[in-house]
Amino acid sequence: VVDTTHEKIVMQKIDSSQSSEAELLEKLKRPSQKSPDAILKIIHPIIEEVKKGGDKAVLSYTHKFEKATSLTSPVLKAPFPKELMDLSPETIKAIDTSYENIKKFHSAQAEEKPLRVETMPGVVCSRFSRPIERVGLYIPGGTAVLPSTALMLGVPAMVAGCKKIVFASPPRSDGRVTPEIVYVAHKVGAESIVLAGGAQAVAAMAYGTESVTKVDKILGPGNQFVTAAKMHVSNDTNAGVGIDMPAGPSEVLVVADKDANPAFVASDLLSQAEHGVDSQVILLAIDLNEQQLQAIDDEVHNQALALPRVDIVRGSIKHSVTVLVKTLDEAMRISNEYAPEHLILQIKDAEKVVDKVMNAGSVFIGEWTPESVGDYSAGVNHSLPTYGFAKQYSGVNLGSFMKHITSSNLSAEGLRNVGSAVMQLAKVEELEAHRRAVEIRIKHMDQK
Ligand code: HSO
Ligand code: ZN
Repeated sequence: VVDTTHEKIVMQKIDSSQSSEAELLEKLKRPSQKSPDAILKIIHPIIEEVKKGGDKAVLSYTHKFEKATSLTSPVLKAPFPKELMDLSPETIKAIDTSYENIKKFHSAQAEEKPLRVETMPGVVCSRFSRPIERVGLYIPGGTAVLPSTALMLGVPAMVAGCKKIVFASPPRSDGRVTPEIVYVAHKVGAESIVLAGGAQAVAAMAYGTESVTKVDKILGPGNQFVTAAKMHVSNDTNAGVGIDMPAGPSEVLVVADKDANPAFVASDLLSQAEHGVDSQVILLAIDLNEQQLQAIDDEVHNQALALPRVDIVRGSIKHSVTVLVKTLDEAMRISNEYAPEHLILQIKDAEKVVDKVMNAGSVFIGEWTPESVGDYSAGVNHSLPTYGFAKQYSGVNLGSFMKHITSSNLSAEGLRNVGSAVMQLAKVEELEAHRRAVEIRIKHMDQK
């Protein structure tokens, strides 16, 4: 038996000046995920069962997968019993502080007043927002319980004014969900907690059951089954349900220069590496010498060995990379191409470099800003695009819980002003009824 515990915990290094752009990007590829087809084969029957069997089907999956055989209902309805949120004063205080900061930052994202533009004299276009009425928020269970995710989804939903907030989380084998999650559900005014995980929870919220409320949008991270189930139900026009974004394993990219403290750099890399064996962490080291690189390697190794989740870290460090670059511009080019979920700038004048950030979920600026502050309490959201999706998606924000509605309001003069353009384009498209809808009104004005 090989004693792997003596292996050095070290990220592989690649020198950007010694490799082509293609080689470099190959090294930075995220660990591949199971094929969507294989996952779909597993989740499809589950979704169909829940659609047909409702509560009974959901319960039987929870009995089977979560071993919570004592559960007799798949839903816990508000008001939630006090004894299910029995927490230490320290934990209550931490949740309350984080709640307030997240609430402040997300409330500030609200539009002050509807947008109103007069595009031509008498032609007024407006845009206003309305909350999504019913939202389903998935809080993963698994190797770590994540009440912080309940805050990151629940608080903006509350601020947006969603009428029905439904939580879903896989219960423990005793049939209960983590008390922290119940406390957050209570604070944000959730109407219920679906005591189920995986595709069965997603299906229950997408289609509704006897006791699970059907929702209009499902948000929240999850494993590959949850993600695939979300994609599947959102493609079913009969379900009429939207989703947030494809979620994948956590990742971080740290840009560090000579000024960076090696211990800080290592601590940030490890705080993402401990999420899961499929997490990936990247260090872009700008013009560091041998000694400085060695100092970071040593810190990674030594700090990792002291972590309870060192075995997970060993897994993720295997597909994690340090890239040696010469300049800040090169680092930012690579970072923008990688489009990290989290970008940490441990460099001189970090604030000034933010202008160069084109693709990233959330940015952590300067040496006093570890990523964990954003994961929990600073106020920014931690539900962010992974896997390079930061190129086209935003993280969860107030807007994720709202729709925009536009309106037009024309005066007679306005219709005269814009009418000829409308009639001409309707003619080009050979849609005569469209053209006449304008013409009939203009004739009417002329007769008066
Ligand atoms: N860093 C994670 C979120 C999280 N961290 C929850 C701790 N708890 C998102 O990538
Ligand atoms: Zn985290």
